[in-house]
Amino acid sequence: MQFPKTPNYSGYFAPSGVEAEVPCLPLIEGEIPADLDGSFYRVAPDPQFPPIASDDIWFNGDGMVTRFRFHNGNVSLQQRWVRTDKFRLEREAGHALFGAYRNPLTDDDSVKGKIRGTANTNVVVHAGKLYALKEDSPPVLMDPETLETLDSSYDFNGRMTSETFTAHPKIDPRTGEMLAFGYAAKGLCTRDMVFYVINPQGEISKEVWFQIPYYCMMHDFGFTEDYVVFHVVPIIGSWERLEAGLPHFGFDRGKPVHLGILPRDGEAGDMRWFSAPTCFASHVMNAHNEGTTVHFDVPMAPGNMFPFFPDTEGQPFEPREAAARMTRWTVDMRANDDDIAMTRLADLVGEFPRIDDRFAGAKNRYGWQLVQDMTRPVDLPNARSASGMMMNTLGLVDLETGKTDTYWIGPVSSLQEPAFVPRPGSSREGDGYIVVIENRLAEMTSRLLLFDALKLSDGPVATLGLPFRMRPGLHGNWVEAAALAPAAAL
Ligand code: V55
Ligand code: FE
Repeated sequence: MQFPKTPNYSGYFAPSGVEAEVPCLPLIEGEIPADLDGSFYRVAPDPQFPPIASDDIWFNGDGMVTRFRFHNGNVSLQQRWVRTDKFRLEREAGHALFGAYRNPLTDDDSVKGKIRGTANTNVVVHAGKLYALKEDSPPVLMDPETLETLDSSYDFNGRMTSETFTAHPKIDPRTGEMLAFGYAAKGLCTRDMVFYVINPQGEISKEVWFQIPYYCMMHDFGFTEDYVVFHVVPIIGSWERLEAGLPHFGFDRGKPVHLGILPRDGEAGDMRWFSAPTCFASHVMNAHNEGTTVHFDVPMAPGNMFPFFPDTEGQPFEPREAAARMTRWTVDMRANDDDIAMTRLADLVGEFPRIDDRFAGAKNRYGWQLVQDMTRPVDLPNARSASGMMMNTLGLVDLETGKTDTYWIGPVSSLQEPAFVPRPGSSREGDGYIVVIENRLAEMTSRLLLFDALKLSDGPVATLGLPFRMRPGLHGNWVEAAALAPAAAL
């Protein structure tokens, strides 16, 4: 039993399998700001066992959570797999039991009907709880201090009836609420969705059920002071595809995109749908509203960004159509037509947009993201990521001036998703740091970098060595130490 020798399991993408506690990471260069007191949590798909089939996509690996704890100028590291139901069942068996990504028809009979979630997409702290998330299943609760799995299928004390919970919930800094949704909420491939409001105490305080125009990957969403925003893009799926053994999702360029806007104080009947010609957008940078006008900012590509979810008509993957640029989608809830106006905000090509989260839902000035700078040399033959892209640059877009600031990480490295870290004591937007993991592809090692958030081109202010390779991850978040203190009080 060996991991396959495919790109999904080789080189920098080789499974890591490392659970660790490292009390003090070595500082290679610069200085760790002594007043930073908090944790950077991130998660990566990291398969425990070789797949049942001959290959599997990166998106299906078991969630491995890392915590970088900053305290008194020291950074420690903890890393543990999430003990999902899938993880425990497979560990007991000593081999994989669950088959292909989001296709239960490929599972071993012994696990029929079990929760298939891998908790591999995001880790979020709200109301003192650490949620490890995968959009096809309920949240998994972990202990934010020890990374012990506390509940492999959390249902908010019985209040969550959806079968799924997004990996991209949003915390509204104004109200302290966590806003979330579930899609395929009444079963695999169903068009049923539910929007949840989770109050500052961590309890579901509102739910709205509705249907989307067609079943698709509802990966992220946006919120503003008065609205929530759901984008429907043609990464479609169906039981027919699963029965035919095709990947769960495929890109159907024949379908339009839709934007659903729900007033936060409204019900399903208050929702309005807008449409535009086909395109692709996955992650949401931010959204805001001016009266009934709603702005929604996303890296947008003309075509499919995911080669592993191929074109439904068999068209070849086209890297140039996968290039995403930050674009503002604007609609007016009082408009007579259903059109979405689209405005390019920056020319940088890339994905993984982040903001200073204290400005989530409000008009933000700054956006950070990974950038694919194709003018830069790449000195390795197999350096590209699973999506075929190489994120070799960290970028900042100033939406007020239109200016950008970038830092190229060199010809043999790439970057994982950044996160914003506020400077202690400051509330000014963008005043703080960007934390990001560097993939050193030639050495097969990793580093943790800290940048001054508004001076990326100056290079890192601190560079820390990591004792083992961090497998490419998805999402993570900075959590102030004080945000974990209420955990004891609740
Ligand atoms: C994404 C990631 C997933 C997934 C669906 O766009 C979408 C990212 C890591 O898993 O299941
Ligand atoms: Fe995501």
